[in-house]
Amino acid sequence: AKSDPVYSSADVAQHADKQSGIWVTYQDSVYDITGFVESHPGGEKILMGAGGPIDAFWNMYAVHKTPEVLQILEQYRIGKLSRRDQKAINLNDPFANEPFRLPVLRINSQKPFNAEPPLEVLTDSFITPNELFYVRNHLPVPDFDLENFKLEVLVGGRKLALSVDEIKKKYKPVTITTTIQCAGNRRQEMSQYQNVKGLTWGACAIGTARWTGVRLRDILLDAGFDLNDNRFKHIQFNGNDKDITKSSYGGSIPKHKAMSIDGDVIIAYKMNGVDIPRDHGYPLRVIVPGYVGARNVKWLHQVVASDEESSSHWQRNDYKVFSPSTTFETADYKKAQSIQEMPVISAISTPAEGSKVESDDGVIEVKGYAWSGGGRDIIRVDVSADGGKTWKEANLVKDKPGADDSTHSWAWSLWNAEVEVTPGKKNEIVCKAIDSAYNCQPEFIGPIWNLRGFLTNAWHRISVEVED
Ligand code: MTE
Ligand code: MO
Repeated sequence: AKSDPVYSSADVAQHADKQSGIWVTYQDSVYDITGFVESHPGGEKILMGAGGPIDAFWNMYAVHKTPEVLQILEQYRIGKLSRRDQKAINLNDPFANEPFRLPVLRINSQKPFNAEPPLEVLTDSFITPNELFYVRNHLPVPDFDLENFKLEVLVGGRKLALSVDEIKKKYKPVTITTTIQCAGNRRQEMSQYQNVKGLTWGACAIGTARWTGVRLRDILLDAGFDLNDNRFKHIQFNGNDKDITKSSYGGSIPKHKAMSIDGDVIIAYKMNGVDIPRDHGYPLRVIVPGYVGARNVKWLHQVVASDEESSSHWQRNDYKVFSPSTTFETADYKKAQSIQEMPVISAISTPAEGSKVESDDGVIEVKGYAWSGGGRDIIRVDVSADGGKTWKEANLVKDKPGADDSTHSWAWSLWNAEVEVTPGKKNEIVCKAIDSAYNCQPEFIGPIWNLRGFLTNAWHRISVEVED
């Protein structure tokens, strides 16, 4: 707007009480909320932010940050915060410029932001809506200066630097539908068995999207990668999100995955048909179908061909699984294998654990998801209503044939089954999936328990009370 006054942080700071008026800043705007505080009992909480930015405050109390509240706030807008002071605020709080998120997400950690959708909505659609896709951030969401951004690709002594537009113009676009799952999905169950270290994810640190981008292989060949050159064994990725020591999030995948046409590894710029949202890696992200979420590096800014795995903490000292008897003292991270391809898993989404279900004919409907890594399809899901004594085969719901440019099954199967239950008592509902290599899930968590709580893929068990 033409008459949009610009204020400095110092101007705002002079308005921190009722006499001088209560001003706050949120993102790039300045608000005089004196009237709001007077007319909203309970609104005094916002006084904690009086005379300064309320961004961080709102991240702490994310439940208040609804679209309705944002709309109310807009009525009190008086101008803009000076650009210099916007930057200064970002310096003070690395999390001051996080994107907006739906309050319905179940938050596991606010800073960095980690959240998953509710289980009852996860399997409502084959493609997970972007706003409901779980978010797993190790660091603050980085800011991007798209005009000056170039992706750096290093192969031996050669270097390519590509803008997002050049990437879109130079290489053939492809769309790949894949499920991405965090290695910590279902960790909550493992920690209930015995304490583990890590965020307590439920069963929703998983989602499925159609990603559009260009093949990593095409870019690497363009950069001079020689398929017969065995010096390069790994392709490393670095993100643009940085910790206080300025080192960025990173990871790597083996050469055979990166360079195989059928591997479908892409550098994506779209998620479900729109620019990738900030939380999910805007503007570029590598998609490694069938591999652990951790290698799908977001905010991608560098690709490096190397003889070694990424030296990143998350490749060398995290995302590895040890035996149930290994302790933090005895864990040998150098010897252990990095998690790459994912094992077979499934989970029940409805009914919810501990819920009461009505049934007048002794039958209830059970729904869920099943997925396996490495492009292995789900060939069967078995469901039991008596703790695993008898089984019923579920109906599988798969992607539309020809929906994307891949020949593989990188995406999950949704499933549903009608099972016979016993009214008037607790019924233990169980599911287990089998993939196209006839891999099946372990029956119990105990034998796969590990100190970091990774790869919890035992049979999923819930208990429901059936009323008639
Ligand atoms: N990439 C960067 N740059 N920084 C990160 O913190 N988290 C990784 C991966 N890529 C991460 C990243 C992990 S552990 C997972 S599970 C997925 O991104 C999560 O992707 P999502 O947030 O889009 O669901
Ligand atoms: Mo993850």
